[in-house]
Amino acid sequence: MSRPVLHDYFRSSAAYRVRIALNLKGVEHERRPVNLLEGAQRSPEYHALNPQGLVPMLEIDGHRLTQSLSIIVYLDQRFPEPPLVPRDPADGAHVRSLALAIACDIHPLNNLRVLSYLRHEMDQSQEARDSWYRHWVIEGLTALEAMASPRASRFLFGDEPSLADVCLVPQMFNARRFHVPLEPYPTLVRADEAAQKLPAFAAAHPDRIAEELGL
Ligand SMILES: N[C@@H](CCC(=O)N[C@@H](CS)C(=O)NCC(=O)O)C(=O)O
Repeated sequence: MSRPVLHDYFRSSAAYRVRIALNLKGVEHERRPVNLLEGAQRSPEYHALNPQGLVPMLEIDGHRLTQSLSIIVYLDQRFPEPPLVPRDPADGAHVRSLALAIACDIHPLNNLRVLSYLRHEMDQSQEARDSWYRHWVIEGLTALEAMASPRASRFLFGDEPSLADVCLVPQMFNARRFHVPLEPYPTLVRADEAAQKLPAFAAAHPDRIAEELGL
């Protein structure tokens, strides 16, 4: 297999998920930064690679894969150990529902392009945008805590990290960046702490990537 290439931005939480998954699977890869703040994702060159103009994008096995969850499921099927989605259908559905609650119901509302639209097209103040951000994170994390707590153990589900933790850690990083109080979510805080102690998660952290890039 030639070395996979991850089109990445250090602070992108969707790309952060894929960095974690690649590390958990032990897949050596190259990272190619796409500077979202400079608008590199909107360049014709990048659109030719990913018509959505979003990171992450993974070049692997001759494919160009987009959408972080789709990429992670590919990695999970291609490199089955350690499994990121439980093989049991009901457990697997539970883990996917936790992951999707983050990836589909929290993250897209607070994405760079959404915040930028609120700012430039809707003329919303910093205060209004921060309030928007926190509202959706708090609503989402409150539901996630209730969904996860009955079946959580060391991680969001069980004693090994799963797709749910892979999505949780970047979301918690974002919540902290925007000063969302996390005390109401003890299960999420516990799983996040446990995951961050693992080298695969630590190596994917935005601060670590920024350091590597000399930012
Ligand atoms: N559903 C997509 C979301 C990807 C996404 O929203 N990426 C963000 C960074 S986290 C991005 O590229 N934003 C560029 C922009 O907003 O212009 C996925 O999971 O891959």
